[in-house]
Amino acid sequence: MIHDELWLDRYRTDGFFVGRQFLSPDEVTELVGHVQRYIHERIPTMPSEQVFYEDQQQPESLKQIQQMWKHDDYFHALMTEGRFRQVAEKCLDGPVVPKNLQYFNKSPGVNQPTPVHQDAFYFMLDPPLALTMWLALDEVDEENGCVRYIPGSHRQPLRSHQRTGTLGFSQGITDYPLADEREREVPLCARPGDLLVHDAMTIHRADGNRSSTRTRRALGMIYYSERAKEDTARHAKYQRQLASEMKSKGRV
Ligand SMILES: O=C(O)CCC(=O)C(=O)O
Repeated sequence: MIHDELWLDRYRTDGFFVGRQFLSPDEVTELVGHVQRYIHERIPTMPSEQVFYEDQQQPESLKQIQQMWKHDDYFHALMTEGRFRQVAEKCLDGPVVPKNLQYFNKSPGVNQPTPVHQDAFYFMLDPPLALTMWLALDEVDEENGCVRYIPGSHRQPLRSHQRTGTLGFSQGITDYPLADEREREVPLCARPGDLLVHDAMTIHRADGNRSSTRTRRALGMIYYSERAKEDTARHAKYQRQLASEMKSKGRV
């Protein structure tokens, strides 16, 4: 499937693409089992600044887990070997560096929209050669907060961002929407096993989950091109500042 050149054309033209049924239903079932195992076994051993809840008193409001691949052999292999990495290498046209494997959820009743942003603003890379994969684990549609992209936005310069109050998505574009951006957004509904892939420059956002019963779970995988240089000092400083702010506000 990853040899389908149409994917690559879409990625280059639009700045994103969807690989439908990238994982089979059986593979999704196995993966969801490992996510559940991880939540029970690993979260208690993780640093609190890598695990985000909308409300820490409500375990079901778990919204993000960062760096899962660094705490678990199964997720380490998922990130570093096999098909996801191969897709990243194809899109980024050469060797890649695995950077983050995240869990995302928007729990019904207690969740927030994802602010409009470009991942490159967080990554601090020069050149910004990187991508994010987003693998749906649930049925995802406009009601429970599907991801929305602006086609072609990856060819525009990086926009200015500022702090949002959203845990896990601390930055949002300041001047959004410009012109007809809102109308150009493409909502990407997805079924479990569908893989969305977007360029680090692509503008995207998601609404909150308005449903009363449905979760909106996904795994996010970030890969940098080996050709991208990371401003590691600036990035580490930002991460430290953010972690200390979140702790002082009692959010982690
Ligand atoms: O899950 C979401 O709402 C958005 C995820 C996202 O923005 C990203 O992975 O870059």
